[in-house]
Amino acid sequence: MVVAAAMLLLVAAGIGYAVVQGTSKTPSASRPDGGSSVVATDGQRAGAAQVPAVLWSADMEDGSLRAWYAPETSAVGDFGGGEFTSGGGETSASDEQAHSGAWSAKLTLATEFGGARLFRWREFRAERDLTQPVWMFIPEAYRLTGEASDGRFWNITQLKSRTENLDRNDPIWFVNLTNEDGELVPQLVWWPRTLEGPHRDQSGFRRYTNEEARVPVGKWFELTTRVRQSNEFDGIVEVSVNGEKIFSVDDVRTAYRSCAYDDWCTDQHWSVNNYSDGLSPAPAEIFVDDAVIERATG
Ligand SMILES: [Ca+2]
Repeated sequence: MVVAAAMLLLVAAGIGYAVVQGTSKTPSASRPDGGSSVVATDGQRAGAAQVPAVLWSADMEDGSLRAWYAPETSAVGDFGGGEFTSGGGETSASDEQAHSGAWSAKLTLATEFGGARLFRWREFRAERDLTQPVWMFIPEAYRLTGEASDGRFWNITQLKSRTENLDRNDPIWFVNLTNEDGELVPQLVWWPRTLEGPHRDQSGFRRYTNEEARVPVGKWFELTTRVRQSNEFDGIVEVSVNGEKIFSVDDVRTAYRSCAYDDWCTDQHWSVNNYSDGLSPAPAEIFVDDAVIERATG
């Protein structure tokens, strides 16, 4: 009987551990440090050579956020992304901090709450499986002050999606930060309340945790998101901090079904944000530099 009980405990421990996602290391690929665009002359061959093909990058070295709108320089014509703010959030180019050169993007919540977001969607209509490394600097371990019963979130990067008739435009996945005794702890959140997922036959808000993972405070770190887009259940979402994989889910949905832009029928948008229902002290700031979108490998 004692043996049987011990085995049950082991099984239970195994199930518990499965909730905490793997921390396997990923090989860090070399990239252009300055973020200048390095598009392989033959993109199809570049993937096979394990040199990720860079589809877009932004280093802010022109002292602006213009690159986020490429191929335009502002929200006109067929622009491929840009600044989206709400509730008092502010976006600007800044020379207060930089990972490369002298400039970065500054995402500010001046009055504790709101959204300051930098989006791209163009590349997600051209390629289904992409990796987005971006460097971030969070000056201090802000405390979350939102109401815990119906919020208290701090979203720093997200995968949003629109339905084809545009009646929904929602975050599907996002990286949430919590403050635990002064340390910033990342979580991966499946946000939809009613959409089936993240896996088949599942539904409802879901929070993935990794007790080992931390986001550095007061120093630059690399936050990498990989998404294989899917409106059914053959998608992949991976999150790494400084090259270490902290969340990895597959056979998941990443988007609503929309065949408006691509053959795999998703209208997927990616953004980096300072987006919260309460951070203290104000102003709460995040700096972003050397953002890249590249073809996923492996
Ligand atoms: Ca820079």
